[in-house]
Amino acid sequence: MRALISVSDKTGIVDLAKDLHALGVSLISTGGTAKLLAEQGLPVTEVAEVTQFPEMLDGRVKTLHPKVHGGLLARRDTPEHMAALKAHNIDTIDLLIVNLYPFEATVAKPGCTLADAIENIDIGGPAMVRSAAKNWKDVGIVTDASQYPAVMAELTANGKLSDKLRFALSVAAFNRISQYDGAISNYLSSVNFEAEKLSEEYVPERAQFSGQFNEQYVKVQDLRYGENSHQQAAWYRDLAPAAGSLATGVQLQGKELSYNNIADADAAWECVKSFDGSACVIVKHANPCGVAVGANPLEAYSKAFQTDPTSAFGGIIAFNRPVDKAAAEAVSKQFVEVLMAPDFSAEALEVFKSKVNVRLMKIALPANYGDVRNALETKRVGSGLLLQSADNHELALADLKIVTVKQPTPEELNDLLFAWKVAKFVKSNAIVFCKNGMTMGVGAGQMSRLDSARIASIKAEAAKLSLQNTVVASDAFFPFRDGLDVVVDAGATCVAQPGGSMRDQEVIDAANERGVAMVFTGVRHFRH
Ligand code: 93A
Repeated sequence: MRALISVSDKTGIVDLAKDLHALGVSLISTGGTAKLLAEQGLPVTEVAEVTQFPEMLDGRVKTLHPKVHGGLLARRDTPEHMAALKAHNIDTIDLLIVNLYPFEATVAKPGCTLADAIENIDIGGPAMVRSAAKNWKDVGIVTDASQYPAVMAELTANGKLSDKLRFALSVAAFNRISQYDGAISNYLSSVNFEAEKLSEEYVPERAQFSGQFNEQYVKVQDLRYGENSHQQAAWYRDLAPAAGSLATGVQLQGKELSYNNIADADAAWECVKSFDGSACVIVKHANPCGVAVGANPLEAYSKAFQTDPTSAFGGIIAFNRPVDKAAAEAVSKQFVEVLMAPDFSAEALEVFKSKVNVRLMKIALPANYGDVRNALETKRVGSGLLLQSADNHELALADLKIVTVKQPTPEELNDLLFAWKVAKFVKSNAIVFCKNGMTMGVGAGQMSRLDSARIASIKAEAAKLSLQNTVVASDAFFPFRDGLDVVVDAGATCVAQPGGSMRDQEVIDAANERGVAMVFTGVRHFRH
C-alpha cells in the first residue's frame, strides 16, 4: 500500500506517518512534509523523485503530474487502466492525506494583502483531493486530522479501509473542497479592486461583517411540500451544525417532518433551550402560545398548556428535560404534531407507541447548556440574503432600570426576567403577560403594539385566566401611553420595556399615575 502525504497543517502528521509505516505502508510526500518526516527518521520518497520532475514555480507545481493523478485515478478493477499504468511506469496511490494551504486563516488576518491571499490558493492539493475522492472505491482520502483515528483503526484491524469509510471520506472531501472554493469566491467577490493601488502590499478594502457565515449547506432531506402544498421544498443543514441545534436531532417515531413542522420545531427548541430550570414551550405558527417553568416536565407542561389551550391544539411542544411517563401521559391527551426533548424515558416512549403519527424528536442539549445558539441568521430578500448576528442578548437583573416610584417586588422581578425571555421568541409586536413562571397571555405579530396588548388580554380571558397582578413584557418601547393603559387596565402591575421613545416621560408619568412599577431593559427584541 502506498500513501501520499501533503499537508500544510502538520499537526499529528508525524504520529500518523509512524503508524502507517509500522503497518508497512510506503510513504510519498511533498517538500515540506517530506522534510519533516525524514527528520523523524521515517523512510519517505519525495514526490519529485516519483514524478522525475522538480517542484517548480515556488512550489506552485509540485504534484500536478500524471504519475500522481494516474496513481490516484486508475480503476483497479479495469484492466485497461492497470495496463496503462504499467505502460507508463506509474504506481497506484491508495491513501491520500492532504490538507490545503490555509486560505481562510490567511484572509482572516487583518492587513492581508491581495498577493498573500492569492498565493494561499491551493491548486495541486484540491486537484489531488478531487482525484482521490472521485476514485473512492479504490482510494482513501483524508482531508482533516479529526479523521486520522478512524482511518488508523480500520487499517490496523483489517489492513484496508471499508467501502463505508472510503465513501464517507470522499463525501467529506468534496464538502471540504466546496467550502474552500466558497471561501475563495467569497473573498475575491468582496474585494473592492483598485487597479491604481495594485502592488504586492495592496490590502483590499473589504466589507467586514460576515461573522462565521458558513455558506456550505448539505441536504438533510427532501420535504413533501413547502409552506403550502403547491410549493416544493427541502431541508438543508450547515455542513457542521452547532451542538444542540435542531439539525443534530434524531426522529424516534412519527410521520415525516413537514416544512412548517421544522420551522416551528426550531422556534420551540431555541426558546426552551434558553431556560435553566425545567421548562416547556408550546409553539403554533412560529410563535410560543404557552411557555412555563416548573418543578418537573409535567408541571411545566400543565402550566404552558393553560395559557392558551385552544391554540395548543396541534402544537409543537419542546422540553429541556427528559420526558417522563407523567409528562408523556399529560401531553398525549392533546393533539400534538411534534414533541421534542433531550430524552424520553422508556415508559414515555411506551405512551406514544400507539400514537404512530406523533413525531418524537430527541435532541441532545449542548454541553454548556443554554449557551450554544445559532451565531448567525439569514433571510432571503429578492435575489440576495440578509445576514445578522443572532439575537443572543440575555438580560440580567442588574440591567434593569426602575423608572417609576413604585418598585417591583422580588417575585415581579423574577417574572419580568421570565417574560422578557419569552418576548424575545414572540414575533413583533410582542406583548407577554406572565405570573409565577408562566405565560398568562401572549399577543404576537401585530402591526400595532396596542392590538398586541389587546389580543394578549382577550386570549387570557378566553383561557379563563386572570391578569390581575401579572407582569408584562413589551419587546419594544411604547410609543404612546395608550399601550401601557391597555395592559394596566387588564391587570398588570409591573411592566418591562426597552425605553428609548421620544415620549418615554409621558409613559413613565402614566405608569406613576396608574400606580404600577415599570423597568427599562435598554434593549429591544424585534423578531420578524
Ligand atoms: O502550490 S500548489 O497549488 N501546487 C501543487 O502542485 C501542490 N501539491 C500539493 N500546492 C500543492 N500542494 C499543497 O502543498 C498541499 O495541498 C499542501 O497543503 C501543501 C504541502 O506542502 P509541503 O509538503 O511542501 O509543506
